[in-house]
Amino acid sequence: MNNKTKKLSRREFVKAAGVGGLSIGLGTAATISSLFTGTGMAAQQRKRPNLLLIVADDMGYSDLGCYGGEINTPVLDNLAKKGVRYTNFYVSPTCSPTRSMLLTGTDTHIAGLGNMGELLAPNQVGKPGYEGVLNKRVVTVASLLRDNGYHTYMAGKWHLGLKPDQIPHARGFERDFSLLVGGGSHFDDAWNINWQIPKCPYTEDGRPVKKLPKDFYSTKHYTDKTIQFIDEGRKDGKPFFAYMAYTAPHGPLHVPNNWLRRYKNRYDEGWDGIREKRFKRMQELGIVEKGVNSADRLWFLPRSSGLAPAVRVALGRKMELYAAMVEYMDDQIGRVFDYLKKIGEYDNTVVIFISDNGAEGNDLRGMMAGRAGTMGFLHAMNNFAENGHNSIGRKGTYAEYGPAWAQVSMTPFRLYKGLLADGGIRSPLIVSGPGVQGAGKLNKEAILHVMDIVPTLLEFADVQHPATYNGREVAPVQGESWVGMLEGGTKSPRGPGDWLGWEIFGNRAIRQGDWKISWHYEPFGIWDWQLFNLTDDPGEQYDLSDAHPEKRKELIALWDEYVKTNGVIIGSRSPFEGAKKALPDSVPEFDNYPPVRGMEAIPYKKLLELMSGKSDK
Ligand SMILES: [Ca+2]
Repeated sequence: MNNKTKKLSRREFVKAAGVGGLSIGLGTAATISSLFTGTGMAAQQRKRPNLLLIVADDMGYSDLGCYGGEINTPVLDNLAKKGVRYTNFYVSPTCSPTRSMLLTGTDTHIAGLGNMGELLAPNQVGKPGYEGVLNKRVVTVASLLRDNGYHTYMAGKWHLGLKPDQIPHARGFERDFSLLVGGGSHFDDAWNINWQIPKCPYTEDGRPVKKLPKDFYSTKHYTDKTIQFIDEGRKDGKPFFAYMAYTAPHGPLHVPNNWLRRYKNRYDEGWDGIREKRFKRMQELGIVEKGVNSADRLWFLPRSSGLAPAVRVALGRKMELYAAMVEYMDDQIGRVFDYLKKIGEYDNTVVIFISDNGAEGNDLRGMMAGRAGTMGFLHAMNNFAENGHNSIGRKGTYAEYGPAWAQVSMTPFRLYKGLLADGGIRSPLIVSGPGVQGAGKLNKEAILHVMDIVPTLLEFADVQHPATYNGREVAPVQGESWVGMLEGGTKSPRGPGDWLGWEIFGNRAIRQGDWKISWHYEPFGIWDWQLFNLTDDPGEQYDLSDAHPEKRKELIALWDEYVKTNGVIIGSRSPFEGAKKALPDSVPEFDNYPPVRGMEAIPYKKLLELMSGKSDK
C-alpha cells in the first residue's frame, strides 16, 4: 500500500512499450528484456495460466520441512524446489480478516471484516467495514476471473458470510464445496465449535448440503471436490482459478483413523528440544540469519524438561496429531498435483501456498465453551467431551495443542494466532509456476502481504481491477502485484518507504523495512507502542523505543494514516482486555508437574504411604 510511484501493470507496460517505444516504459532492464524473451508477452499471444491458491488454516511458519520443520511434507518441499520461498510474508492474525483481504486485495477494515463477525464490539456494530461478512464495497478476484474467461472453483472454508448473497456461489465461485463458518469437526458429525450454529453449514454449488457422506474427512473431501471440479470443467479449454481453503490443522485436532499413530512418540521429548532443533535447521536453510535469537519461551509456560515424562508424552500426543494433520494435507495436495500432471496442466499452473494466520495458541474450545452453566459449555460437553489420551484425534473429541506447541510452530517468533507479534501474522509463502524464476531460492528481501495475491492473480490473467462492479463503486486494490518480482525483474514489489498496517481486537502494528511498532493489551504488550528491529530481533524481544524515539514517532504517524485510510474503529471491548488477569505473571509457582522427586513422579503406592503416615519421603 501507499506506493509513492504508480507502477505499470504488465498489460499497461506492454501497451506503453508498443505505442511510445521503450523510453516511456521506465521499467527495469529485466522487465524490458522480458518483452523480447517472451515472459512479458501480451495476453493474446500466450496461454493464460491456471491459478491454484492453497491455504492452510492455523498452520505455523516453521512447520513445513522446507521452512525447518520436522513434519514430513515432501509435496510442499518439492514445490519449494520448483518455486520460490519467501520469509517476509504477512497475513492477519485471524481467519476471516485474512480471507477478506486474500480475495479482494484491499484492507480488511474496508472489506467488512474490520473485526471478526463473532467478536464485534458494541461501538463497531452497524459501522461500514464492520459488517462481519464480506461487504459490497469490494469485488472478489473470483468474480473478476469468472467474468474474464476463467472457471472459478472453491473447496474448503469460507467464513465470510452465510446468507444467499454472501456465500461463495454469490461471490464469484462457479462451483464450490464450502464450510461457511470458522471451524468445527473435521468428520461427518459436523459439530460446529460455536453453539449458536450447532452444526457446521456447508454448501455445494451454492446449495445447502443436507448431509455429509459417512466417510467425510475435511481435507480429503476438499481435495476430491477440487479435482472433480477441474475435471468436469476442462472440456472447453478455459483456464481455471481454484481456491483450496483447507481447514487443517485448525482445531479440533482430527485425523483419519489410519493416521492416528503416524507420529507416535515423536514429540515425547517436549517442546523446548523440538523448538531448538527447528531453529537450528532454519538457520541451516537460511530461513533465519545466523547470529539472531529466537523469542524466549513465553513467561507463563514451563520448561518441558520440568514435566514428568508421562505428562510430556501426553502433551506431545497433541503435537503428534497436529503433525499428522499437516502431513495428511501435504499428501492430499500431492493428489491435486498428480492429477494436474496427468492432464498436462501442471506446468501451466501458478501455485501459491500460504497459511491464513499464525499457529493457534489460544484455548479456542475454552473461549467458545465458556463457563459451566452457559450454552457454550453445554454444547462442548455434549459434543466434544471425550478428550482422553487414547481418544483425541477421533470423531467426538476436541483437542488443541496449546501455546507451548504453537510457539514451536511459530519458531523463531513471539506469540501466536490472534496477536500482532510476528508469531500471529508471519506465514510461509511458496510460489511456483510458469514464469517464476529462481527455482529453489529463498527471497528474504521482499516484504509481502496477503493483499498482494489479488493483483498478482489478476496480472497473470491479464485482467484489470475495475473502479465499479455491477454498477456499484468498489474499493481499489491496496496490494502490490508480484509478477515483476516472480519473473526476476525486481527483488521486491515494495520500496523502502512502503509500509504495512494491522489492527484487530484493539491490538495494532505497523511494519516499514526493518522496523515494526506494535501496541498490545497487557500482558502481551505494555498497553503502549513498542519498537522492534525485526532484522536483528525477529523474536521481538528488545523494545528500542528509548534508543530510537524518532523512528517510533515516524511509525506512529503511519499508524494514524492507516486508521484514516481504512476507517479503523478501535473496539470498546476486546477479547484481550481481561488477559492480564487470566494469565499468571510467571510460570505458576512450581516448575515441576506433577510434583516430582528428582525427575520421577510420585508413584501411587508411595503417595498412599505418604498419606497414611507410613512414610514421610
Ligand atoms: Ca485460521
